[in-house]
Amino acid sequence: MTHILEAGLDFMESENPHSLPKVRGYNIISGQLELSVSGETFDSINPAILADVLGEFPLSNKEDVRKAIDAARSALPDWSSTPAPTRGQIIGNMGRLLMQHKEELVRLQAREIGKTLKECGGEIQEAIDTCLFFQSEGRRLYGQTVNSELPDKELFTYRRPLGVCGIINACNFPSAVPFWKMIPAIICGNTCVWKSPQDSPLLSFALARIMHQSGLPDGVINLIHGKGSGAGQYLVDAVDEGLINKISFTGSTSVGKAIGEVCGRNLVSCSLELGGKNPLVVMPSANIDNAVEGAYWGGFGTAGQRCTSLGNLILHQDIYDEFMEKFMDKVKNTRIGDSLHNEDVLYGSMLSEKYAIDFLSCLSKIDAEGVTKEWGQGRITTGNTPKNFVGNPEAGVYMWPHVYTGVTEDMDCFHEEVFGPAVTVVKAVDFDHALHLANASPYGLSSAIYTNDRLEAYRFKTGIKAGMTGINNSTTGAEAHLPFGGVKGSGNGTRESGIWVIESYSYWHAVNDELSGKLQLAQMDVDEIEMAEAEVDYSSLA
Ligand code: UN1
Repeated sequence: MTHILEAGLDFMESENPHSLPKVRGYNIISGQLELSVSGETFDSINPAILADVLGEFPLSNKEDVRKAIDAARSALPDWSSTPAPTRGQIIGNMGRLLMQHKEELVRLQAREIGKTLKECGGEIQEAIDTCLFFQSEGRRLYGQTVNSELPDKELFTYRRPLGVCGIINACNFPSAVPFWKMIPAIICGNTCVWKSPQDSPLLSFALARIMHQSGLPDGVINLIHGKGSGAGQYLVDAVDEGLINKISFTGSTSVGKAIGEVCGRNLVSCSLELGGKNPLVVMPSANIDNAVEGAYWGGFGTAGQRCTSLGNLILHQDIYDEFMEKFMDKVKNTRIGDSLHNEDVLYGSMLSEKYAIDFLSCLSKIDAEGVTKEWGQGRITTGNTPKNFVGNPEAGVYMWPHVYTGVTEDMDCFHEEVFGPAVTVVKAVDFDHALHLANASPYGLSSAIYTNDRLEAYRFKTGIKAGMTGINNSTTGAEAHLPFGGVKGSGNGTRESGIWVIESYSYWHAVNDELSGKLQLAQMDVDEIEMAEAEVDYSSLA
């Protein structure tokens, strides 16, 4: 066995026509590089150039997952008793290493999931921000001293770690989101088994290496590769076996509900960050150009593959025509292509072929609902190319931007999340109708309103059922120190980021220290205070 820090990159023989070599990737269990006990593997493929295979990774089975859990359990006593400021120092080192290697990581991420370099840069920065925030949190993690109702007795609260955390994230935010989860987990003294997304294993491998390089002891974070219904499922099954104390999941609402059921029946805490059909309302008082920019970015940035992407665009009838004209002009001129080889593209390929297939199947359902398709022709291919597409469309999986109008509340496409570049447009007759529509989907993750009427903005912010709201801003763009998460079908109320996430990775331990040397009974031995008779007639004062 080889320790991660003793190993260089292990390149394989390959017929990759792309200039970069193929990497042999490993699970990292207790700091050691491990293949799957079954010997089975899967490939990581660049979705912008399907012939470019980045590497081969272990297809982990139940035994592999079990080994990773055992490693996390063994590392727990030492890590949870390591002083929190020391844990913070290691996390700070991670942030500094990420800064040092930012450029290479940005390019690797762009190559593995097809997001633009600009967006990948923003995302690695979000991981850095998370590390720097939590480095200093290691010097806080405050508990309280609380007054006792009895003399010579002190009360305290302490934050305690939960134990072993199972971390499952999606590949659309493959660096920021696992950091959102694992950094607070480890600052609180927990250890982790990280199931990497199947479409970004090389990036996960590089990030886990950086974590170890930063001084993280072996076994605190264990990385396993595999496919969702395999390794991820085994990790969740381990909750039923009593081996996991926390699951943190970002992904679809249906999978989130299934995980919530397993955790619920075992009384195990879970953080669930799920889907969204995020509404963006535009009112007549809004700066229309600004609203067009925000809606366009929210709908089509990241090729619409953020959980915070714009879903329902809700336009007040008085500005509908003006808005749509400007919006469609931008949509029709969208520059799309592989950002590693072309400058200034708004979005690149889909995250992987699987995401492309799912998106196309959503589009055919929308088409069947009788809405008006204003723009979009499915997959971009030779001969079916929007005017500002750059590069070879057949090399990867690229999609047209899609806009549908004539959408109403009774349609499925109003309610269902479409993970890809598609916006459904709904017309509102007035503010109350717009707010009603914004609340009418089963989700409640992000939301936005463009208005220059302060009362409308106030009423939207108090009336919307969502975890996040932008006022004169897009639906996306959470910052690393504000709580992130949703209500309704978008999650179970837990939050990521900022100080709030600490609640999800620790429990409160209340300690009382009886110094009197005798048994004093709470409530029962408390001195009773008698109130004096009132001698003044207050009614005579006024
Ligand atoms: C996600 O899509 O799972 O606010 C996370 C945003 C990003 C995070 C999105 N910072 O859009």
